[in-house]
Amino acid sequence: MSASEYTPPKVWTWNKENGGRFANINRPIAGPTQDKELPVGRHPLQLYSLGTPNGVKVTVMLEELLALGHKGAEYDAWLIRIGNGDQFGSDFVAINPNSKIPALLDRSGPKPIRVFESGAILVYLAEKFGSAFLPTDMAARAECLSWLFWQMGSAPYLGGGFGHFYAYAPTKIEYAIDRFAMETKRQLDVLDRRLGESEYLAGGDYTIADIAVWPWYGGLAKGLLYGAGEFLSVQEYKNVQRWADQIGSRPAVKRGRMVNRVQGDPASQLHERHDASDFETKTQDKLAAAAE
Ligand SMILES: N[C@@H](CCC(=O)N[C@@H](CS)C(=O)NCC(=O)O)C(=O)O
Repeated sequence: MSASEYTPPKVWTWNKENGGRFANINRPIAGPTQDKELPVGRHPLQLYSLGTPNGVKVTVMLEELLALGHKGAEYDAWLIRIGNGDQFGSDFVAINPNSKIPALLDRSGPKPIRVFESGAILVYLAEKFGSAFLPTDMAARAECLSWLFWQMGSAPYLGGGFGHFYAYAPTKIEYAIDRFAMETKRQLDVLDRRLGESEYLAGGDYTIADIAVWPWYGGLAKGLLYGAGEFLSVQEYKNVQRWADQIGSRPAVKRGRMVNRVQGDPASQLHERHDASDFETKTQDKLAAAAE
C-alpha cells in the first residue's frame, strides 16, 4: 500500500511485517525480553555501548578525560549489538530502562551508580572530574548546556527523521524526505551561524557541547552519515566544516571513534576497550592477523 492510500485504523495494532531497517528490533513495549548478564571488567567505569553517534560521544569524553590525566576515567567498554537485541537483556535494562545505548555503570563508590542518556552521561562525567569540559562560569555554563540540550532535542529529527526516511525506510516518501531534509539543513545553518561567531559551540573553549554535537553534525558534514553529503550540499556550511575538521583531528576523538565500532576499516574497529594499549594491539585487523 502506498503512503497516500493509507487510512489509519481506529486503533493502532503492532504489525511486525512493516519492513525497513531496524524493524526487527522495534517494539511498542518496554522492559527486558530475556535474562542476560552483562560482563564486568576491572575498571571503575563500565560502559555498555556501540560506536554509533550517541555511543561515540561517551567514548570521546572518556578518552579526553584520560588525555587530561584523569586516571579515574579508566574504563571497560563492552559491545552491545543493538541489531541482535542486546539492549533488551535484563542486566542492560536494569542500567537503562529505555533500552538504548550508551549506558554507564560507575562502580567506584560503595553502591554502583547507573547513568543513561548520552547527555546525562556527559554531564555526570564532567562533574565527576572537576567540571572538565563543562565551564564553571555561569554564562559559559549556560551556553554549553544550551547547545548540549539543543543536540539532544535536534538529533532525533536528523536520525529518526531524515536518516530514517532517506536511507532506511522501505519506500522513499517524498513528503517525509522533504520535511526532514528541510529541518536538517535548517539545523546545519543554526550551527554554521553559531560557529561563524565563535570557535567552539559554547565560546572559546572545547566543551561537552562540542563532544555531543560533533558525532552527529560533524559526521553529517563530512559525508559520513546516511550517504547524504551531496544530497544536503554539506560543503556549503563552511564554519561547520572548519569545526568538524578541527575536532576530528584531536587524538582523543580519533581514539574515541574507534571504540565499540563494528563497521568500516578493520584497523579502525576496537570492538571492546579495556586498556589504553588495546588501540595498538586489539583492533580487528590485528586480531585477524594474530588468528591466522
Ligand atoms: N537519547 C538517547 C538516544 C540513544 C539511542 O537512540 N541509541 C540507539 C543507538 S544510536 C539505540 O540504542 N537504539 C536501539 C533501539 O532503539 O532499540 C541518548 O542520547 O542516549
